[in-house]
Amino acid sequence: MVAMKITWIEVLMKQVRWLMLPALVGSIVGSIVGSMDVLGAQASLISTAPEGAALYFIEPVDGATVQSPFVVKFGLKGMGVAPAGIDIANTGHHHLLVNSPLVDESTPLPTSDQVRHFGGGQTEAEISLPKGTHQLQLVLGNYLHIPHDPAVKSPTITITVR
Ligand SMILES: [Cu+2]
Repeated sequence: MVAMKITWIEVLMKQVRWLMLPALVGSIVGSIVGSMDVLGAQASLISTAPEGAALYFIEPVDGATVQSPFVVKFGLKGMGVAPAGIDIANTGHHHLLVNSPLVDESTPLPTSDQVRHFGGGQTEAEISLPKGTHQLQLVLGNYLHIPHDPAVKSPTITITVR
């Protein structure tokens, strides 16, 4: 057997390992405490909406009959539009709920055909829907797609696609 030469690097690495142990334990404890903080701070992920903020459909109007595809224009009063991911007070981006009532106002809106995000900051969109009667509602979401407090949502409208 050839005796392994312990180089100065190996000695150094051994020392480094021992030096890193408390730091490692510290970072594990830190991340556990950190994740508990996130749970505790959940409420702060919700942005507040100013009094008088209102969301509504400019187009189509309630009861309208339209041909698919059609343009939906989002109306917003008392707040501004910002793209998703950008945290600016009193802003948000639009979400169109299609035949899907807003159930949970405290968690990020899911993404599906029934919950459409306009994270680019769009203020109108062309929508295709099958023939029949549909219920539409707009909801503003903050930079994390979470409805504001209080939730800024439009009245639900009913439209007919012919
Ligand atoms: Cu969104």
